[in-house]
Amino acid sequence: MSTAATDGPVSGAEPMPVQTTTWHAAWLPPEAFRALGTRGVLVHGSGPLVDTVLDEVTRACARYGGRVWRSPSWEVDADLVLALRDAGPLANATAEAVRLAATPAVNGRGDGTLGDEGFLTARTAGVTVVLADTPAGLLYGLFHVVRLGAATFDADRPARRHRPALSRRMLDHWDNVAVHPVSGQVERGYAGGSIFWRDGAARRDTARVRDYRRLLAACGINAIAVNNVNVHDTEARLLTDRLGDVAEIADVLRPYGVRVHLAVTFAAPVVLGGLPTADPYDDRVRAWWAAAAGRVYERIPDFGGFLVKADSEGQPGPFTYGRDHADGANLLAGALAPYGGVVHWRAFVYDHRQDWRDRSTDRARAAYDHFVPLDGRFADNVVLQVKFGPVDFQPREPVSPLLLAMPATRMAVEVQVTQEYTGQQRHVCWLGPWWSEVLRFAPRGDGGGTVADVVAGARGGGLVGVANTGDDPFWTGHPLAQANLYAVGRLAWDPHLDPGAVLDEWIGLTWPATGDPQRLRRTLHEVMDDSWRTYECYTAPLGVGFMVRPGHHYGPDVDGYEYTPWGTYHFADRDGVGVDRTRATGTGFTGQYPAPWSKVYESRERCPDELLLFFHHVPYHHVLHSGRTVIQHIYDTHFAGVEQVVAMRERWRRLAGLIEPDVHDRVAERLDEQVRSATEWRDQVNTYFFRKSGVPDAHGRRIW
Ligand code: GCW
Repeated sequence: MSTAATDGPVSGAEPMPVQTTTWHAAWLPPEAFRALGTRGVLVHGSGPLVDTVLDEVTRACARYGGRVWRSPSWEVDADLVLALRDAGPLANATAEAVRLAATPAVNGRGDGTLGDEGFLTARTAGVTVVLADTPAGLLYGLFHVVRLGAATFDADRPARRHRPALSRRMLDHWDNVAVHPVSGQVERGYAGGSIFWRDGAARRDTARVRDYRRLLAACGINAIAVNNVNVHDTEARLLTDRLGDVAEIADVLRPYGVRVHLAVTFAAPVVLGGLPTADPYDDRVRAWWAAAAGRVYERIPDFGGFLVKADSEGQPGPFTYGRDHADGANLLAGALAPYGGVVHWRAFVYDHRQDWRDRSTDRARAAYDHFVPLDGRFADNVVLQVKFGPVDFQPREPVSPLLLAMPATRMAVEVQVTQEYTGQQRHVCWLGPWWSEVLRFAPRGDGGGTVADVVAGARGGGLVGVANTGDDPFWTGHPLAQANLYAVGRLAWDPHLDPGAVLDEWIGLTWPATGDPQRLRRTLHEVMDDSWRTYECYTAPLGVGFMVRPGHHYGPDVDGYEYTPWGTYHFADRDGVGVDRTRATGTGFTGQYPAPWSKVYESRERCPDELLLFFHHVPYHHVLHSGRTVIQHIYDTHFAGVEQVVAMRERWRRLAGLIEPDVHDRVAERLDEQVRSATEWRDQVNTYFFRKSGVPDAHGRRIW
C-alpha cells in the first residue's frame, strides 16, 4: 500500500532546512493590530471563539495602550464593539442602537441571519460596531477590522453584511508523518519540513501551529487536512492508534474555527483492520468504517471528515473490487453521516501507466469519463474534489469540464498553492490572478454561472488549496509565496475579489509600519502582478504544459515526459506541436465542454492563443490572434520572460533598506536562482524548437 506511484524524488529541490525557533510573522505582525490596540474595545458574548476574540483584543490593547471590556460591563466608553447579536443589550448606547437597527435590516435579507460565519459592520457616532450571530462570525469580523486598520475608525460607514461565498475553505497538507524515501517529509513541499510531523512522530511543540491557526483564520480558511493524500503505512494509522496526534492538532486549531480532516487509505479495513477485503459491499467493511468513524468522533467531536485519493497513482480504491467511485465514496460517507462529517473524494483518477504510442487515451479526458456517469449517485455528504484543470496544476490549462458537468453532485475545486509546477517557491509566481480567472470562468459563456457558483454555498464543496507551508522561517520558503496562501483563503471567502486588491491587503498587513509604504506597494506590484504570466512566458508555450524535468518537476526538460507512461505529451515534430483534442480529428476532449466552449476550443481559429497547443496540433507557421506565428511566439515569449525576471530582480534590489534584511536577502537569493532557471528554460525551449523546426528567429537573437 505504501508504494504510491510518484515519478521520482518529489521534494528534492531543496535541502532540509536548519531547525529554527523563530519565524516570520507573515500577515499578522503585532503592528497589524495597532489601530485596534489603541482603542477602547468592548467584546460582548460568550463561547470559546469569543474568548479567542477577547484574547486577541486584549493582547493588542496591552501592547498599544488601548482598553478592553467584556460585557456585562456598564462603564463602557468603547469606540469598537464586537458583539454577538443575541447576547443581550449592549452597554454602549450607540452600539445598542446599531444592534437594534440591524435586526430588521438583516431579517429582511436572505435567511434573516448573518450566517454561520458572517458578520455585519457599521460605524456611526464615533463607534464602530461588528455584530455576528455566531462566535466564528465574530472572529472573522475581528480580522476584518484588522485588515481595515486605521480605516476602521476614520469615517461613518453604513451597515454592511459580510458572508463567505464558499462555506468550505480548505487547505490540504501533503505532509507525511514519517519521512518517505521518495516524497520526503512533505510531498511537493518547498518550505522545509512539516509543522505537524517530524521523523515519524507528531511535533510536540505546538507554538508554530498556534501561529498558523491565526494566519488561517485571518484569511478565512476553516478546514485543513493534516496529512498527505498518498497515505503510506505510518500515516494510515492516524485513523486508529495514532488518532491522539490528530486530536491534539484539532484541539489547537479549534479556538480559531479551523476543523481537522484526515486523509485515509481506502484499504484501511485490510491494512489496519485485518479484514480480507475493503469491498464497499461487504458488511464487515461497512462495520469497520462505522466503528473507526465512531472512535474518531469520540476524540474529535467537530472532526471535519475524510479525504480520499483512490485508484490514483497507485493508491488503492474501489476498482480492485469491481465497484465504482460512488460505491467507494458512499461507503465512507455512510460511516461519517451520523456525525455530520464529509468525505472529500478526489476526482484525480487516470491511467498513469499508459503506452505513449497509444493515441486514443487522453489523460485530460479521464476524470470526466470516470465521474460524469456517476452524477446523482453520491451521498449528500460526499464532496467530489476536482483539480481546476483536466491534467495537473499546470501554469495554464483550461478549466476542468468535470466541474461543469455534475449538477447533482457537490463539487469542490482544488488549486495548488504549493508551487510544484510554478517554480517551487524559488520563483516569484503570484497565483491570485490565475485562481481568480478559474473561479470566474463561465462554463456556458458570459452571463451564465461561474465555477465559483458551482462550488459556492452550503451545498457547494468549496475551494481547496494544496498547502505551501512548512517549518521554514518564512513559512513558504519564498517570502512572497505567503501571498498565495493568503489569497486562497480570501478568494474562497469572496471569489469576486480583485486579485490586485487581495495583494494590496496582504502587503498592508504584512508590512504595516514600513518607511515608504507607497514605494513598497508599487514595487511589490511591479514584481508580483504579472509574475504568473512571466513564468508562463519562459516555460511550456501556449498551454501545452509539462516540459518539466520528470520526478522533481523543476526546470526544463522538453522531451522529459514525451515517451513515458504518464500521459503528458506535446507531440512536437519538424512541422508542428500540440495535442489534437478535437472531436473532428483528435481525442474528442473538446466534446466534454458545453457550448460555447465546445465550439470555441474545437476551432483552431477561435481557440484562445494561450490554450492553442492544449487543444490543437498546429504547424509552426500557424498565425496566432496576436499576429505572430507559433514559432516566433515561442522565441519572443522566452526572450521576454527572462528580461522580465531580470527587471524584477533589479526592482527588488532597490527595496534594500525598506524591509527586513532577512526577507530582502531571501527574496534576492531566490531571484538570482530564478534568473538562472528562466535563462535555462529559455535556451532549452528555444533551441529545441529551432532544431526541430529549422525556422530562425525573425530578430536574429542567439539560439544555441
Ligand atoms: O501533481 C501530482 C503530484 C503528486 C501528487 C498528485 C496528486 C500527492 O506530482 O505528487 O500526489 O499530483 O494530486 O495526488
